[in-house]
Amino acid sequence: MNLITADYIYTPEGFAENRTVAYSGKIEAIDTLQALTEKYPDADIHYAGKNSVLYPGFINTHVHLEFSANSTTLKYGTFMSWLDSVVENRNDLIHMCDNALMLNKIEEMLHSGITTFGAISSFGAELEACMKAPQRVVFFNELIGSNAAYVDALYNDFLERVKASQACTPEDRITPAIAIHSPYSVHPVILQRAVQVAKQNNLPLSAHFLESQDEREWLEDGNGGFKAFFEKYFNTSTPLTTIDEFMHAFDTYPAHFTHCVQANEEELAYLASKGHSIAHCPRSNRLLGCGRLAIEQLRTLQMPFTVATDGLSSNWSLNIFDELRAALMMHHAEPLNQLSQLLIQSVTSDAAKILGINTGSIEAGRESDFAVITLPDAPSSLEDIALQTILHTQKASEVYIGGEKVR
Ligand code: MCF
Ligand code: FE
Repeated sequence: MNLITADYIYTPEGFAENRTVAYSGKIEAIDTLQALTEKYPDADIHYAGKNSVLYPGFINTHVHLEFSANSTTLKYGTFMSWLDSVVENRNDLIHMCDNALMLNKIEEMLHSGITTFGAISSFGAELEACMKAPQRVVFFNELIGSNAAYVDALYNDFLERVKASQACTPEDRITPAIAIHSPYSVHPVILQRAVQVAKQNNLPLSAHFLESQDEREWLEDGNGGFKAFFEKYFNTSTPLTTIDEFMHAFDTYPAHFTHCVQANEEELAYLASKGHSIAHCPRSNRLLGCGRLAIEQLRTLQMPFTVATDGLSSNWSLNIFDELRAALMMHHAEPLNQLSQLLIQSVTSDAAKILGINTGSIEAGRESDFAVITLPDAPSSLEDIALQTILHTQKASEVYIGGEKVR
């Protein structure tokens, strides 16, 4: 048994002082140091230091590791210019992205206290690096393809990748999962099939949805930037689905929708009513010219959301604190302390619930995934800790996964 004491502990009831956590692979108890040393006299005892805050390990639900080689190549500013630059540079970027580079970015996530991430994989090339990662990985096999002539081949390749991720052992800490790329890029027939596979196997399911104004225009009336894009690359000029059809394909199984910046109130309410959640990527949205997700509407709808980094294809770091700071600044009209607490919740307990994993909160029975952060000075009140953590943290000072110290 191990005992860890921090000056503050983030519990489901809020921040607590003078508490110790007893854990092995899983969390055993939370109590005073005295009570726990009496209960576990042989335990190893560790104090995380002055101004330390013990959090459950952070969860980044949406990242594309295969684009880790991008820094200055892709074009930012508008979604369509970004997409053109992806088409132009994708092969080169993917070639430059080897296991060593992906593992380096995985470590960057670990340094910021991320103990679980959701990896969106188009080819399965990330699987080896994700198996080697110390973190838990929800491995989202991506389905993409809209040309009817090729969809069967693409779908079969997708199924093979799903199987490969299902064949991982418990030591790999991989949860197989399914990602539908988007309504504009996936044929409705294979979309339906993939949702069924997710449902039958109880796999986490996600999809990029209503990210840009161009996506909306294309799905609504076959116009906007996507028209020229599809004419140029795919020799077609009509969308294969509508916003409503796409949403209805997910009616019977909850999904984690990425972006939804351009979803209107009615659509958000509909998604919320079906038990769906949102991955919010504020820096990606800003860089690709997509706008701001109305998180105040999510709050009203009590719709769960996570804050996630997206890939280095639309970001400059995979540090979860960089992302939380961006969210804090982007949603400038929200009450500051309340928003900070909601943001911390979005990368811990809400993210775990959405991905269906037994982490994300410090309570007995959960996996022992922790991130210790150290504030530069004592917080003036318990209510300020979430805000001060987001403002001042670059790196976690200690990280634990399944009770093992990994940093
Ligand atoms: O989330 C961002 C922006 N929206 C859509 N797709 C991606 C993002 N970052 C990477 N992608 C990938 C996507 O997984 O881009 C590829 C897909 O495989 C090409 S199509 C945009
Ligand atoms: Fe993405």
